[in-house]
Amino acid sequence: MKLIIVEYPDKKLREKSKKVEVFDEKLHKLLDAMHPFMIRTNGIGLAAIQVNHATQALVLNIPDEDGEQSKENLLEIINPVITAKNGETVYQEGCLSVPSFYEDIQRFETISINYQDRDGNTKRLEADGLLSIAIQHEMDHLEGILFIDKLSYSRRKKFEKEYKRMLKEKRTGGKKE
Ligand code: Y12
Ligand code: CO
Repeated sequence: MKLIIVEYPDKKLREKSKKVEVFDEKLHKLLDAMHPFMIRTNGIGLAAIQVNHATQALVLNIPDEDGEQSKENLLEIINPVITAKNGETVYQEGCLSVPSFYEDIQRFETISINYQDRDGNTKRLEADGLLSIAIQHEMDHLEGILFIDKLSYSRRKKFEKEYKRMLKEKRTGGKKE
């Protein structure tokens, strides 16, 4: 399955993802394509909506101490629900759908989630550190929320200006139009 990243300001990213009801080959093919796509593009987390599929499916692969993203640490999370959240933490986040931008974002320090695996089995996970942050970031995508929505008014305005300039440069290759 060929996947293409959806980038801001595409309206698709504002769509709410639908709950997965059928855990079939179609879902498995999507998950099987999302993981290598995410690794290839240097991602640690990817929501299906970012590759144009409005379903509540996420893949996460947090690097280990050596920076390796081994398949053993791959998490496939379907229909997640946060059941507990505690503390506060700030981390500089990035997003494959908002290329080249990184911003400090405040999140819960630890979370507990209920979710389903690719076969529909119910699971429970307690997460802290980067995994907790990445899950919260990816779960926001399911609601059509991006990390840039959490910036202050002035920071967001600055971001929009810089992003527009970056898109123009991409379009023109730095040449005057
Ligand atoms: C902390 C950090 C990240 C998250 C959410 C998951 N975000 C990502 O996986 C971001 C990946 C990313 C990769 C990039 O590299 C390429 O596209 C090759 C990247 O660089 C550029 O866009 C130039 C930016 C982001 C949550 C918490
Ligand atoms: Co993202």
